[in-house]
Amino acid sequence: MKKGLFITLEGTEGSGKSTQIAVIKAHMEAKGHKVVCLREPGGTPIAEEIRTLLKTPRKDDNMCDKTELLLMYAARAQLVETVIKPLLAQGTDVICDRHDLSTVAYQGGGRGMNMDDINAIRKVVLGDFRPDLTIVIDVDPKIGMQRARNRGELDRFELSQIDFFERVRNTYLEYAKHHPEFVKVVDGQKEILAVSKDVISCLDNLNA
Ligand code: Z5A
Repeated sequence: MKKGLFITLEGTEGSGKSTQIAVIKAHMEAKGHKVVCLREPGGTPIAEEIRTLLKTPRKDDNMCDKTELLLMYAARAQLVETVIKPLLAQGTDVICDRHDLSTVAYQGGGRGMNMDDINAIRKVVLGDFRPDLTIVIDVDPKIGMQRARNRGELDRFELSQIDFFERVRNTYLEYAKHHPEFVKVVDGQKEILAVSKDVISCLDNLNA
């Protein structure tokens, strides 16, 4: 049986990933594909509990960077092994709102953690497993944060300063430059329909 496609969406806060995931799903389904949408961290009961731990700001304990990194990978291991790989094996396409490149961008770029350490943990958790296509939706973090603020209460990540998100954005762009074979960047500051057009053209280039 033909394996499903693994497509991931990346970007800073409020870049429009969820909006574009709905468009990708409709596009792939119209072509007759079976599609499941997931998110990281999350997507299984265990990984969703880890997500709550990661996102909730708390006054009684301050999560250190190493804990954050390991929890991201714990949630990813659970999702990849128990959900994503079985779906792909049965021919279903998987679209994931964030995946491993978020760790490179947020923990590596944003927090400034050592990339050799991150790469070593990735090797244990993912081996050579990686998406067929990653679309980075690029938005000035000031615009993205404004969109997020319009939604209401901010989570632990959204409470970070703007320079954190600038580092995250730059890391995404730098990574994309070095991995053009599977990472594509689209301008997320265009109006929604124009962004969707660019996203769909990335998919069509993949021969989906
Ligand atoms: N994280 C990490 O640090 N390391 C990791 O390895 C992983 C994650 C996997 C997850 O938060 C947090 O975990 C994330 C990184 C960290 N935190 N941050 N920052 P999340 O899943 O809750 O949040 P998010 O991934 O950042 O998603 P989001 O804020 O929901 O944004 P989005 O999905 O990209 O955007 P959206 O919901 O589609 O759009 C936001 C609003 O903008 C909405 O009102 C839209 O209608 C509007 N929008 C969308 N596109 C446009 C355009 N083109 N123009 C105008 N308005 C638009």
